[in-house]
Amino acid sequence: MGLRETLLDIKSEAESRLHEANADIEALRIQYLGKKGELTAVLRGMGQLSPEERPAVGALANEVRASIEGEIAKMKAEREEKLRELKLSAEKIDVTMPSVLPPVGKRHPLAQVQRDLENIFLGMGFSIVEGPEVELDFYNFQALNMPEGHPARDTQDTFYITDNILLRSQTSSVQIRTMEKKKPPIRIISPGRVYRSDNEDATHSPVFHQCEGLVVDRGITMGDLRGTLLILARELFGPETKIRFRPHHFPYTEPSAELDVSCFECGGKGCRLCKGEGWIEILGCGMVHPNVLLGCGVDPEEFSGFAFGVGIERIAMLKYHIDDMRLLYENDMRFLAQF
Ligand code: 2U9
Repeated sequence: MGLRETLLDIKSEAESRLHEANADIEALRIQYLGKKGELTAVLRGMGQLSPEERPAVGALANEVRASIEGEIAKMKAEREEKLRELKLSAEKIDVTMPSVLPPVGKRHPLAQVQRDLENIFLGMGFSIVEGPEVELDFYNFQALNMPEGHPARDTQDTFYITDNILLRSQTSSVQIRTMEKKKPPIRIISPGRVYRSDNEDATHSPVFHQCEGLVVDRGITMGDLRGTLLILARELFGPETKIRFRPHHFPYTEPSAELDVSCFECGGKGCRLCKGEGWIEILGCGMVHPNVLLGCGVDPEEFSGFAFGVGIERIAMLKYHIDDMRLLYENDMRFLAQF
């Protein structure tokens, strides 16, 4: 067989082997084009050819090499493309699939009510103030017109730390501290935790939350109190809500009242929630007692003020139909997930 035929054989054999399904392209390249490869062996044999034959065979040899090289490049590119496609299809993302969302928490109902209250009063120009939960007897009782031995102290069974240090039983102490520091006009709310030595049951807890409010300025009247509480009631329970005052007594306000809202379940006709009354009690309030103003260095002849106190648990229980206060402290996710 002449060199020409050998070259053509090498070409067709190389190309058909390159097309085999699992061809090892690199091994074939070495086998045909490598230093010790078949094509090189043929080129070495060219010395035996006559000078006339050499150029044609040389040209053919170059052509065969180029052709095999081209085929190798083509096969390599095809392999790479196939691999790329495989990889892409394995990594394909279906953007229409529903996503797996991480569980998102919610605000605790007490935190939610506190926020609602804060937002309502911020909207009316009040500031939010906080203060210590461990308090002096002076700020918790004396400054609020409850001197030692005052019977009202017994109604707020208090946790004493020493004779004159206690866990605050209401957040009024924060408001006294504010009045001491700042001249009127004062428009503040003080939300926060308070403590009373009560046994826990469905409506009592030794730790609970309040939001108190205080406005002191010249010419403040019960009309201002009523207007402010009407906005509060409508924001909390809906725009149709009506309010009424019932006379009451607190040592720190005079006159004092309890505030009822028309029942937001039945609109006032009477139902289970309002126990047939049509009205629901939501907070206590009144005009700041002159003794309290005096004690804080505010002249009651020049200034007057109103104050109110609302139990955050009470509002949360009413709004969310919770019939046992203890549920609010147990952190049972089955309960909390409902709000
Ligand atoms: C100052 C003067 C007076 C705050 C007031 C109430 C009436 C009241 C209760 C609501 C439910 C306590 O959490 S509760 O049990 N509070 O009824 N609080 S007037 O009076 C003040 C506050 C500050 C300087």
